[in-house]
This record gives sequence, structure tokens and C-alpha cells, in this order.
Amino acid sequence: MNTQTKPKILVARAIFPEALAKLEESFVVRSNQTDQVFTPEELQKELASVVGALVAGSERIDASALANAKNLKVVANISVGYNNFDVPAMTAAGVMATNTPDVLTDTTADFGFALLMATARRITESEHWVRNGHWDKWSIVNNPLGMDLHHSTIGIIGMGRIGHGIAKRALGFDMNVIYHNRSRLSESDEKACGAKYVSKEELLKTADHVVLVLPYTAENHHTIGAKEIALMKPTATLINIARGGIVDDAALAQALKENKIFAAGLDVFEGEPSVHSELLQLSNVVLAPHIASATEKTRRAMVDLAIDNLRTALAGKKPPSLINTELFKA
Ligand code: 8YV
Repeated sequence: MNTQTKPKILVARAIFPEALAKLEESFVVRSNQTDQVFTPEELQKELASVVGALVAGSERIDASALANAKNLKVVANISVGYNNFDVPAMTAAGVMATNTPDVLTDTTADFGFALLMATARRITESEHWVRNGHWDKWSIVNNPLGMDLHHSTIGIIGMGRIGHGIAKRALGFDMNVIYHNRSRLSESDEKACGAKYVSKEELLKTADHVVLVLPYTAENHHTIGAKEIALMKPTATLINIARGGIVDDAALAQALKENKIFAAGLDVFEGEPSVHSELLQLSNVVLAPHIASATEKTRRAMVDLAIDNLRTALAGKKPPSLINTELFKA
């Protein structure tokens, strides 16, 4: 295609070079392979000259970002969560919003389980113990002693695709699975995933391990704060693979400091990439840099699906994972 007739798109974060090269065959691409996150002002300017954009959770797409984006038709998120999108503002501006569901479900559920195991069995703390030369202090009673997963109760808050993936894995560990969700699953679905519906309060009181997998919305802000942590068992663990802001990180740091719960495993943080300074000082918390979907295969699949969404939208067809479906005119 002649450069003059190629539509211009923005790729706001670094992507795999082969995927970028393929895009360049059909589009004039403004790429950002240095991966320096755009400021809101820069993003607004970049969006003004393109018909489509690939973004990640780091790009907030709202009325202000769209203010000068007169030709923009689609913004494809390389992410299943889309709390970085102001969907009503995108719909009002006639911009299709898409995300990347399904392709990351198992990878993210695997990681949720890995983080749970690392937290309950104090794996990172144990690694430091070895690295710091404490092996001479090994004893029956003086190792980092953890909490069992097998035959314990896991409480899943948010029973979507990834929640189901966590439940499936938990059954393999002979765990008792309870869940809380905005809406209760059908009887057959509950049976299939072996999970019992309980109130949030009952879940917090009875679970040995609480795993958060719910989407971030204004109503879900601080789903877990001081009050909720106070309901948990002192032996319980809390795992957040959902979104920063679902947990009140300051309240959690305080509770961990006072050993109100056993430990926490966090892949997401309020205001990330910064991390609450007190969390960084504590040994009873396992910290990860938002990597639940981070395997090469899955990140490639996410990029490919985002590109498919973008291409399909720009071809005037309905993208496979369109969020604001009301926008699509067949
Ligand atoms: C992304 C995620 O890596 O898909 C999601 O919702 O949280 C992660 O898989 C992250 O959002 C970057 O876009």
C-alpha cells in the first residue's frame, strides 16, 4: 500500500517487533518502542492524528485524551481489564473500545496460584533466608513456617473467567472453594466449578486464603479495607491479582505490620508503579510488578488479539472483543 493511502495508527507502548513490522505493512505507525509512557498531554496530541490506537493500562482514555481525536475510530487495549477507559466518553466520541479477554485466563489463574503458594509458604522470604546465609539456623521449628493450601478453604471474590480458573486449580489441591460475586452463578455453573456462594462477610470470616479477582469499578474501590481485614482470620492470606485500588494498601500495610493476618501477595497496587513505602519494608508480603499475564505466549496472544480488534474495526466490521457494542453499526 502506498504510504499516502495508508491510515495512521498509534502504538502507545512497546510491542513485539514482528507484530510492529506486520502493522507497518498496512499502516503508517507512530510507535513508542522506547516504552516511555506518554503524559496525558502527549497522549492527547498523539491521538489527534490517528484513526486507531493500541494502548495498555498505562494510557487513560477519557474525554480529555479524546478532545482533539477527530478521526479516531478505535482504541484497542492490550489488557482484559479496561478501567483505564472511560467507556461512556469513548462511546460519546464514537470511538470503539476493545480489550483482550480469554487469551490470558489460564496464564493469569496460574500466576494467582503461584502468588498464593509463594505467600502461604513464604517462598520469597525463604529465598532471602538462604541468600543471607541463615541455613546454619535450620531447625524443625525455626524455618519460615507457612500455611497449608491443601484441605484449606479458599475464598474467591470475583467469579469471572479468571475466578473460575482459580477455583479449578483449587479443587486439584483438595481445597474447599467458596466465592462471592456481584451476581450469583447458576446452579449448574456452581456445581461445575465446585464453589459455594457466600456473603462477602462470611467469606472473609471463614476463608484461609482470600483471592481477589474482581474488576476495578468505582463501587469496588477499597473492597478490602481495615474493616474487612479485621474480619479475616489471623492465619489467613490475602492475594490481589485484580487491580490496585480494590485493596486499601495503607490499611493492609498496617494490618500486616501488626500481624492481623498472616501474609499478603500483591501483583497490583494503588497508584502503581509506585508501591506503598511500608509494604516495601515488610517480610510478610510477596510483591510482584503486575505480571499475572506475563508469559511470552500470552503477551503475544494479547498483542495479536488487540491488533485483530484494531484491524477489524478499521475495516468497518465488528471487532471480536468490542466493549461498547452499541456503537457498532453493521
Ligand atoms: C496487563 C492486566 O498486562 O489484562 C489485564 O487486565 O492486568 C494485565 O494482563 C496490564 O493491564 C497491561 O495492560
